[in-house]
Amino acid sequence: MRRSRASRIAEVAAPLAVAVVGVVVVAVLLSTPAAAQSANRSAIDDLNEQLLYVALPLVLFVEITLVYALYRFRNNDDPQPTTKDPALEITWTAATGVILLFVGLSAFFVLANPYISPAAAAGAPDAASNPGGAVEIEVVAYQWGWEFRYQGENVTSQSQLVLPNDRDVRFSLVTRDVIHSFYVPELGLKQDIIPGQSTQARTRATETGEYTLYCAELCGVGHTRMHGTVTVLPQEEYDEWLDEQRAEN
Ligand SMILES: [Cu+2]
Repeated sequence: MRRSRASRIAEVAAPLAVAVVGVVVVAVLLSTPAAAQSANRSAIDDLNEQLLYVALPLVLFVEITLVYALYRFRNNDDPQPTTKDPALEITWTAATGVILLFVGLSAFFVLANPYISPAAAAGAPDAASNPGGAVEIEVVAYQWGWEFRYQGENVTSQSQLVLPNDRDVRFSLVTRDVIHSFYVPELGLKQDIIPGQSTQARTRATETGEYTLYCAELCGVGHTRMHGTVTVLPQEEYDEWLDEQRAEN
């Protein structure tokens, strides 16, 4: 007896579906986030995790339904179109609406987070959450390097940005020439720097250590050299570092 086309498709689709489910499970296991290194990173990681918990059951539902349908109807040589089913149509439209609303709102709340969109939250009273006052740093990008000016500290550093741990830091970013982009992936920081404008970024590092700063905007032949280090130190060591910098000058 000749096998139907559907059963041959099912033979291909079943292992494929198993592979997809396997990949999703491995991705979930690998993506279990370690403690975030900053307030920004924590907001972004939480959003990723929330969306994953919505996406995972959907992927499983679609794949399992697909494999079931292929198997169940593999010998159906006379398929009929689905007749009208208003209840089913209303259900899947409403379910899709609820899911999209959840995804949209989750993303909106992260976008409105003052660490993610500091310009949108400018002027918001946050002194209470920031008793030590925010550290203000002016970032000057140029072809091809970085300069950091610690406001009120009389300290300037090149290529090495030093931040105190567990304290708000506000950056105002300017460029001397073309468009650059300030990018510290591990701290969840990314902000374009536009000629003639001062853009804002904000963070609160929550883990001491060393991170890499990149320029994320192709800015000329030296673009690949345009990186630096970000060192997050406990407050006392940060103060000592500032003193050392002043003593050197
Ligand atoms: Cu650049």
